[in-house]
Amino acid sequence: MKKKALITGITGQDGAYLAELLLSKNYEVHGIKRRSSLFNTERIDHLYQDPHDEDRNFVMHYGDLSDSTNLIRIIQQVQPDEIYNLGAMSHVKVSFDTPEYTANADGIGTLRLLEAIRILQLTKKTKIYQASTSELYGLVQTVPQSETTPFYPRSPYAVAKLYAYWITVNYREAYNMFACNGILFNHESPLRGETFVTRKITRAAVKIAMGLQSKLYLGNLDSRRDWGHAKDYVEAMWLILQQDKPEDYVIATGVTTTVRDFVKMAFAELGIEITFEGVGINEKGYVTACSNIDYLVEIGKEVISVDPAYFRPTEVDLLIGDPTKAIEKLGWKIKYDLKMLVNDMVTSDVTAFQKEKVLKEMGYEIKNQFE
Ligand code: NDP
Ligand code: GDR
Repeated sequence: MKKKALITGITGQDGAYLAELLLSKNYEVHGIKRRSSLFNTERIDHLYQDPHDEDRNFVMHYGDLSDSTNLIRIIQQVQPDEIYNLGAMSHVKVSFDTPEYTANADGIGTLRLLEAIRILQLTKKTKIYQASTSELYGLVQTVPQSETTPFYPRSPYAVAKLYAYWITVNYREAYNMFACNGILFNHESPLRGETFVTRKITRAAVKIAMGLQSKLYLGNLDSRRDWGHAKDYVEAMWLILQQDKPEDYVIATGVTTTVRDFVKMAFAELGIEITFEGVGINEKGYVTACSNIDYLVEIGKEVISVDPAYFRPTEVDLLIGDPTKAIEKLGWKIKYDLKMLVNDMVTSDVTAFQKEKVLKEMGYEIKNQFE
């Protein structure tokens, strides 16, 4: 019998990589997608199977974490062995603008899934993974952050995820459920959403190199993140649910880097050197060298500026995780270091924007108004 997995947030970055991983392990994969006015399945379109295929192993269901009735119906129908709760309003800055919605989807959404498992009497059959986050640590207490570091959330997103973390622990203890938190530090990839800082940077670096964009506006250049590759991190999610006992795990690389250094690394992949001058909102990044003859970027050109609109009311300054437990107990392995991650993202964005460059050379201009 094939194992069945249900993934919420399957149309997101992690959902897409996890679906690929589980299909490669011969699972029958079910995913919940939201109704939207435009197609939102670009990341998983290559996995699509015709609904008329009798032995298909990839099935999508319309649903939403804000709707209990729909979650109960889908779980009853699928009878999953494993649920991966990846669905969330996942943008920290946007959570300050939509705090109530974020609490509903990210906090109560988790409760709805746990309750659905209980109501349907699946507590012995269905294991559940909760996508917890290093944002729980928030205001720095001690580093590196591990499973025993105290939490101090610094955004509506992180507070909602704090509820989700503890309700997962509570259902594990109260009802003996196989319910686990993966406390994942930032993980990125070519599939990362365009408004998260790494992808914003790699896309802009490529467009600036190709003459498709003149400047990149960023917020806090000093914040430090522990960045890994999403492909490595979905392996950890799966491993967490394959253990004998349900436990919580930190998933991180143990290396931290500033946003400023990530900018330098992304441009360096394209043969462009950036030097920063000034402080705070007056800090700017200039092109100081260009060794790639395909990208003739003007030396001395100001390509990075700080825009306070991207500052957060409360910031998380420093994240650096301690993945010892995951490495020792799960046998989890980190395959991508930061340099490999940046290379993967920049290479993918170069391919994507080559088409736009050709169109521009032919006289067509594509306007990306929300960048
Ligand atoms: P994305 O933002 O790429 O994907 C989020 C997914 O959740 C999308 O499929 C989105 O659907 C879906 N979603 C949003 N709101 C709802 C809702 N109300 N009901 C159902 N689905 C919803 O996030 P990632 O893939 O990067 O992250 C996956 C999970 O891991 C999230 O919970 C995130 O908070 C958490 N996390 C992420 C980390 C990271 O660095 N990437 C680190 C730690 C935790 P749609 O496509 O329609 O918008
Ligand atoms: P984060 O990721 O908030 O850590 O949450 P994000 O990439 O948005 O920000 C990382 C850091 O970069 C700073 N920053 C900017 N951020 C954005 N988005 N845009 C900018 O222009 C910019 N300039 C500087 C931010 O202030 C911040 O310090 C991600 C999400 O995936 C969460 O869902 C997840 O839980 C955590 O990672 C772990």
